[in-house]
Amino acid sequence: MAVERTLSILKPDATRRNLTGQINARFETAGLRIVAQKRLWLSRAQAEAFYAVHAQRPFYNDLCAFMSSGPVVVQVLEGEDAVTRNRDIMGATNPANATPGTIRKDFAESIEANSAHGSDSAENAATEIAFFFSTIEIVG
Ligand code: IDP
Ligand code: MG
Repeated sequence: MAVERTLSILKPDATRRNLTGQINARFETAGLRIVAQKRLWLSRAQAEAFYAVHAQRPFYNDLCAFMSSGPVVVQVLEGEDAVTRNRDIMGATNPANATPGTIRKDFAESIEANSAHGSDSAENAATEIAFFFSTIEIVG
C-alpha cells in the first residue's frame, strides 16, 4: 500500500452541530493525518461545480442546496491507502446501512445530511483536492 491523499468535507450538518473536532479525532485515531484544512461557506454555484458528476441524479438539486446551506470544513487527509481508509471510517452513504462506529452511522442525520464527503478513487481525489487547495496549502 502506498501513502495517498484524499479530499474530505465535513458537511453543513456536522458544522451546525459542532461535530468537527469529534469527526477529526476519528480520522487521526485511524491513522490519517490532516495535512490541509479550511472552513468555507460554498456558494450554490461552487457546490454545483464540485458535484457536477452527479448533475443527472435526482438528488442533485437538493444536495447542492444542502451543501451551500452552511459552513463546511474541507480537508486533505494523508495516510496509507487513504482513499479506501477514509471511506471505511465514513461508512455507507445511507446511515441506515452504515456499520456501527462509522461517522455516518454515529453522526449522520439522513442519507443527504450524512456529515462527511470522501473521494471515491485516487484519480477523483486528485481532482477534488485541486478544486479546493493549491499545493502550497498542503503541508504533509
Ligand atoms: P458518497 O458521498 O457516499 O460517495 P454519492 O453517491 O457520491 O455518495 O452521493 C453524493 C452525496 O449525495 C451523498 O453523500 C449524499 O449527501 C447525497 N445522496 C446520495 N444519494 C442520495 C439519495 O438517494 N437521496 C438524497 N441524497 C443522496
Ligand atoms: Mg461520492
